[in-house]
Amino acid sequence: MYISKSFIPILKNNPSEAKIKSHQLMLRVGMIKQSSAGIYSWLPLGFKVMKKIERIVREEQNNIGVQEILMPTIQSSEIWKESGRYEDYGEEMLRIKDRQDREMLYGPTNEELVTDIFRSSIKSYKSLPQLLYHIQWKFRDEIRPRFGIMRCREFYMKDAYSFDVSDEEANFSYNKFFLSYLKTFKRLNLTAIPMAADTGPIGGSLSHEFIILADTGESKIFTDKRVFELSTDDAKLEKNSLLNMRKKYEQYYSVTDEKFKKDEFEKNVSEKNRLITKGIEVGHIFYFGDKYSKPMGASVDLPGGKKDFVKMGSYGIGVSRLVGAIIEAKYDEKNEVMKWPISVAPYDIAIIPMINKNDNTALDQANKIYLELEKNNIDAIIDDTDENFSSKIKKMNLIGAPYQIIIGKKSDGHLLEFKEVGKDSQKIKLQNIIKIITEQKVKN
Ligand code: P5A
Repeated sequence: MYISKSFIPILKNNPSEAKIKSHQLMLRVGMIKQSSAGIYSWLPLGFKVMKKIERIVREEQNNIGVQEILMPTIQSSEIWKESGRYEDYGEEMLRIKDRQDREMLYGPTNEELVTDIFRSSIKSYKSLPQLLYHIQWKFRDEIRPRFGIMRCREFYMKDAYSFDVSDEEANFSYNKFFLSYLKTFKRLNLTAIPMAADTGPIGGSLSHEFIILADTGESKIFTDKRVFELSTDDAKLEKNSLLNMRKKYEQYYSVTDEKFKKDEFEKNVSEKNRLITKGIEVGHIFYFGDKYSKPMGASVDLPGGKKDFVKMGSYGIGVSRLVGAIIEAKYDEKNEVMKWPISVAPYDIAIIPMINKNDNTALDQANKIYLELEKNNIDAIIDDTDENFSSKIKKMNLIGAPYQIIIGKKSDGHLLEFKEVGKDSQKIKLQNIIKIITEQKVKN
């Protein structure tokens, strides 16, 4: 792709309306465009990143055996009246009337709708567990949408739902998602910490928020630093192994401010291990037993002939919010350098040729390199403009492809100037560049 032909509307300076670095960068490099308060269009660069995040989220859901469905954005109010949440949800719900005067709404979440789907088909414990997810737009009429796509009104969420026969089985499902979330965020190159949290309008007794550290985050957290040393490497998708993994995480005090108790924190965490800071909530999981299945009559036949309401949980990941969260974690604001993790980068590599009016040598060489990279499934962007060299580098540093090839006036035979963003450049052959990038892509 040539930068001259791409739809990447770059701004010279930071837009003044943006208060945090992710919002600034996203507007600056034209990843998004606001269409009305808290509602955004996703332009090519932003869309590419979001779709790559979505792919990883999807793969990790499939890996634990969750089945993908797609529910609509518009729901009927009927099911929300059945669960009792139609009134409770309040002003955040966008209510709509259709031409027959029926009360509809733009779904802020899908517990009711998925319970309705479940109850119409599943009648026996033999079909359990059922784990279902979809990735779909949500709408919440937030009172103060802010920070761009971080807290907006329309946003893209992966939401999964589990249906089990008993509390014990439901706990197993919960733990599968717990593990899957840790793996998902790791693949996105983020350290997300599970923290005991309140359940708010979703309800239930057990809940964890997955939080990445960032000064600009909206969640205040209190944690034991040792939790950062844990890994999920030895966890298997099996009941006891998952229980142990969760115990391992829960042994260290880690809570959001709603759950914070000063005396407990001070009793359980030595002074040197205490960390009080802020973070961004990128995922949130809930266990709420029969909160929805009971009022909505979602029950199954049990082995002895009795019936019981299924035990449910729900599990969300903010797919669109993650775009901003990765920027918050990776963008070097001072030097104006972004380096996307290769797994979600809008381009794998930027080719930056020095272009003189009457000499096409560098651009010709860039074109050849591009074709060779393309053959190897490496997605490159060429800056074919005749801007000066330093402004080209500046622009590519903002776009954030993790690698760059710089083609100066005199090219040096078969050796190319190659740079991993944030590191020194080196002179190497194209074949080695392909090898380095391919290896990184496979790993991620
Ligand atoms: C879990 C899945 C739920 O809605 N029901 C279905 C449960 N949880 S939640 O915590 O309310 O949302 C899940 C994740 O969605 C992201 N998110 C948002 N992203 C951008 N703008 C918003 N206004 C917004 N609200 C929620 C968060 O990442 C959250 O963890």
